[in-house]
Amino acid sequence: MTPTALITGATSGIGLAIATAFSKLNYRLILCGRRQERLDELQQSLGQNSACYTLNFDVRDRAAVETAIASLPDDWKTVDILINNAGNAHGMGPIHEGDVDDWDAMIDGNVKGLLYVTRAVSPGMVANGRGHIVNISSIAGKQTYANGGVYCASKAAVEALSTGMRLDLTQHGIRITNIAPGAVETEFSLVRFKGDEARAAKIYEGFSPLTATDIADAVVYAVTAPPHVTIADMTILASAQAAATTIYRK
Ligand code: NDP
Ligand code: 8X3
Repeated sequence: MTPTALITGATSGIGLAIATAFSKLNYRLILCGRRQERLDELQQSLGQNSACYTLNFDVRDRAAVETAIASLPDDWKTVDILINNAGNAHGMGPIHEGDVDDWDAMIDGNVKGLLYVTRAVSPGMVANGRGHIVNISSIAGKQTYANGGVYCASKAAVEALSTGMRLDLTQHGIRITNIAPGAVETEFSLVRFKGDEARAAKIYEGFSPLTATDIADAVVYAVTAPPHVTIADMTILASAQAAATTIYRK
């Protein structure tokens, strides 16, 4: 039977690339995000290949997450694949000057939001005795860098949660994949630097960054692996990137 995949953060970057790749596989897609016009466009474009259903909610809003998932029509309620991708960095700077609203956005979105969605979706997988959860972590979850401590902490939490989910859910036939990308050129830096296009562009200057499609390819590899295979962890770096903040630029 055609799998149904729920993708958070499907309106941009890595989530959009995963949605596009899954659409080529004709998966049924539940596409989530906050920008309704983009969700509508995706319904039109990817809907040509795949059955699509869209949900607009902020992952930080626990009630909105619960209401949205509960609102899925009966023929969309069985989720086979959950892609926990929604998230962003907000700001950069030393701890003693940190913007606490930015910290809230990162911890509430990247950590609590991922948990709210997982809590709403995973009982259905347990009841069915099968499922696959892919968590999009980051190299930042493995290597903390200066001025990014809170974002790095949020992604370290995702790494720990991937392990925790695997420990709790393997017995229910659910596979857990943790994917830790390095520098991927998306809207990520534009969001981090609050719309400063020049500053965002500098992050990707002088080397070939990863594309969102590179990460989507890895996700497709993980979810199409034979049922007896779990791709537990993948770290994917640009070839010019030796570590989180060590990038060889020309
Ligand atoms: P983008 O900014 O391009 O995409 C972020 C996506 O997340 C958007 O679809 C956005 O949708 C959604 N999103 C963000 N906050 C919320 C929220 N509070 N509620 C619901 N949806 C939300 O960035 P990327 O594609 O790069 O980021 C995707 C994931 O990959 C993130 O978890 C990021 O941390 C991770 N990552 C990114 C890397 C990179 O270098 N780009 C490297 C490693 C990991 P909308 O605004 O419509 O809600
Ligand atoms: C995004 C990659 O290195 O900018 O998670 O934190 S990094």
